[in-house]
Amino acid sequence: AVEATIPERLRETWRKYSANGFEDKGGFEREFIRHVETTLARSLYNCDELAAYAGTALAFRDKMIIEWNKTQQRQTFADQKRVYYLSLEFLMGRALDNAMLNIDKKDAARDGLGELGFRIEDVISQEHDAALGNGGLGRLAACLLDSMATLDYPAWGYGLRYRYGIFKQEIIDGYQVEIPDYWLDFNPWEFPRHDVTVGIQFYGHSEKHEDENGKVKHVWSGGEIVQAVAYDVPIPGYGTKTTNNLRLWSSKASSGEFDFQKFNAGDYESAVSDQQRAETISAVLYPNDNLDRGKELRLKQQYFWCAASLWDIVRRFKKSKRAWSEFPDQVAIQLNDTHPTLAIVELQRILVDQEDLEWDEAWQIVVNTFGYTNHTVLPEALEKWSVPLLQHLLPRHLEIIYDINLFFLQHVEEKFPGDWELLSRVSVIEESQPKMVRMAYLAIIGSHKVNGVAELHSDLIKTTIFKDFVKIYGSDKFTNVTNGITPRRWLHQANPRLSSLIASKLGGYNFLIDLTLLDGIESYANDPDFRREWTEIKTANKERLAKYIKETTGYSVSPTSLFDIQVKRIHEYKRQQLNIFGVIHRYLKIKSMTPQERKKVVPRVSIFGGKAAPGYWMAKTIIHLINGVAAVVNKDAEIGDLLKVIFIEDYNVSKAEILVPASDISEHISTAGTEASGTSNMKFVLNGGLIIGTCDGANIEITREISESNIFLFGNLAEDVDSLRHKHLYSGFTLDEHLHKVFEAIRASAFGPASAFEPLVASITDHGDYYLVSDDFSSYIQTQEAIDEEFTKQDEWVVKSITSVARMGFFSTDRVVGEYADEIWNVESLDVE
Ligand code: B1H
Ligand code: IMP
Repeated sequence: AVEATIPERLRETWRKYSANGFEDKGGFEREFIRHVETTLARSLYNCDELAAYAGTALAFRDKMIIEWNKTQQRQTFADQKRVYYLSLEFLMGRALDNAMLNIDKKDAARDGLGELGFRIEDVISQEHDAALGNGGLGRLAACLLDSMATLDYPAWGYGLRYRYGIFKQEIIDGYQVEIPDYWLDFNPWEFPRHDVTVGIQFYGHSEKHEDENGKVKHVWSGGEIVQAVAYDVPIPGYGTKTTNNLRLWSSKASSGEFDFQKFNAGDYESAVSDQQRAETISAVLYPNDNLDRGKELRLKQQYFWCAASLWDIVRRFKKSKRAWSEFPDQVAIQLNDTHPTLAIVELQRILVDQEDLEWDEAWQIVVNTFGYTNHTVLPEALEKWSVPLLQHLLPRHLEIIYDINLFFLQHVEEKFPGDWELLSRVSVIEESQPKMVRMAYLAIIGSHKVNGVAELHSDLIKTTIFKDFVKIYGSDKFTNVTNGITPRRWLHQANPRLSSLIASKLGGYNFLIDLTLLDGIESYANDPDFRREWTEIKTANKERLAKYIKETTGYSVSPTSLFDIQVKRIHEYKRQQLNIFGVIHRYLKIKSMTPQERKKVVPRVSIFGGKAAPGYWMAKTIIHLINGVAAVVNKDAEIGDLLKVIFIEDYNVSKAEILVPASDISEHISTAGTEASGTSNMKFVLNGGLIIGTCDGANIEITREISESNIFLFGNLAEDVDSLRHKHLYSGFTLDEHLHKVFEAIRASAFGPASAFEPLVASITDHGDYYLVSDDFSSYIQTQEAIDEEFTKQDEWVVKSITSVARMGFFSTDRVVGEYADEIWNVESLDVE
């Protein structure tokens, strides 16, 4: 076979002709035209905006891939510890604008496209979002990748290459309808690596054999093999040459003898359907946010992805010919929630069954390698897999899980002799019918650090769901890393004018890589010129959103109104119902006013957006009600501009980039103790919007940073939730009087047939109001009134806005990645020079 490496003596020739992309406008135009003409086989007679997008993307892709190659070589040569971020979701959004800004060639592209007759904004908006995620958890993964590359960490993401990302939402007659999101028709950002392919085994059985030395060996045989093919996506850092890798696995049937036997036997159809079954594994993202449904195909996805990723990581480690004991010095694997917990079991299996390590030695390596991030305390989201299902799909892994549990329980018993209740509480196996494997417990036992994603959340996991594990391991195993966002996408890219105004005062864009520098703008809050420019930018962003609303919904909204935005997944715990009930209250109040009183009303646009999981009926009812209210309010001539209600269809990352810079107020109003962190709260404040929120998740730390006077907090505290819930159920429930009036209107069919909304009303009046909507209602509407009042004092409002932005430095994912690197991964960044 020919050596893969070009011999030293031939490398001069190679280097002479090595690809080098473009540097300036002319270079961009040359590369653009070359790609349109040859890669795309189009010409100057048929280059539409889509082709212009493709040509631009390909020109930038070349630039990125050149740096990607160098980065990978540099990291391979440096041979230092790498981070692997395992996540079933990467909610990347669009890549082109981000690539232009991170590589710092947007101006060249703008000018070049301009000379060829295109507007850069139109070209950028041709791109289909990469929507391989549900919400915050997936977008956090994307922000962390951006920061890891920007900070020059040798870091890879591993995920699944879903053929269908999160569904596209359409609203038809007020109802959500789901449309499949086939997004791969043209995706210039991925590179298939057919040479990086591995067979992943499922089903079969596990047997014990004795080898010649009498040692017991476990062999997993039989079953079926599905191929995992790697697709690589380059991740450029901002202001650095580092370009990291996101590796996504795609499933493919094995073209083994098996198929040919069927084929030759004339069973062509079944040979093809086997193939389709294999390809189903990576076909579709499960569209549930904060909900576990225990489907077999989901478990197959999890193992397929974990096994392929570990094969790749272990293969790379073995190239360095180090001792196994050095594995944790070379490899840090972070588990994004419990979805990749099988990676723990798989590594133990590789080390013990394939590499012949002793159990204890292997286990020490495993624990030192993994870190686990918990993202939720909601019971319905805590993953459990049935023992019979695991037995069927992954027989050897189930044995290993039982052994991990056995050794763990022995350790617990030694420490707490005779505490049988403790043993059954912390057992990985829940003794239910059928028995279930508790994935979070397995993840804790198999990791050296467990972290929550905001201070309150990290405290809650230590005192509630994982309390016993704190007792067993001590509290040092548990830590907090408060979430953040990347200021590149969420300030510089989404809000270029604000970014540029800030840069003009701070003497450049350094704040984009050290967000704490934002504090330098605080003093400009006293500068009337600065305040005027600040306000102009907010108004321009609101005008852009108003235009978008007009184009997509037909409704006209006035940019001088107060824009109140709640965009996030629709969930009872996030309480969009509280918001829409508040809107109804406002509507009824305005209706009851005299014309004279109405003159004092602060005009408001209530904007909603978000997807409901297709099987989450109550969430769909909330969407239906919002649209019912919008239909009535928006055509009520008496109301006019005083109140408008808008539902933005198909909320996604690229729409967030329009919405986030355009808020006056955004809503983060989850029942206290339910939202682990929230990250859009940070995005809105960083863009100069104020927020109304509960004392939950990262709202608490945002308040600490920007001060209580710059945020509108309301509602009950997390510590009071349990007793309120108990009270509802056992000492009677009293409905808030204002909410009662709102329900009267709904029941009188003011917003569509009452029967459609009855279950939503009944969940509060008859079923214990689990999310405390009634308890928080009066405090919510009072706070909304305070907001109206404050909004009329425009000067004070702008000062709050500027001051808040100046104090948001803490919430960058650059800080987050630094904390993970120091406290969990123990990795260092790699000097690019
Ligand atoms: C978050 C999820 C989640 N927490 C299960 N948990 C899923 C759980 O498909 N599933 O089964 C999908 C998603 N997502 C979110 O993570 C939290 O709710 C937010 O508060 C937090 O900001 C975000 C990032 O940490
Ligand atoms: P992997 O770690 O083997 O998956 O390699 C990832 C990428 O790193 C490859 O596609 C190469 O671009 C680069 N790479 C891996 N090994 C070497 C090496 O020995 N020299 C230079 N580049 C390498």
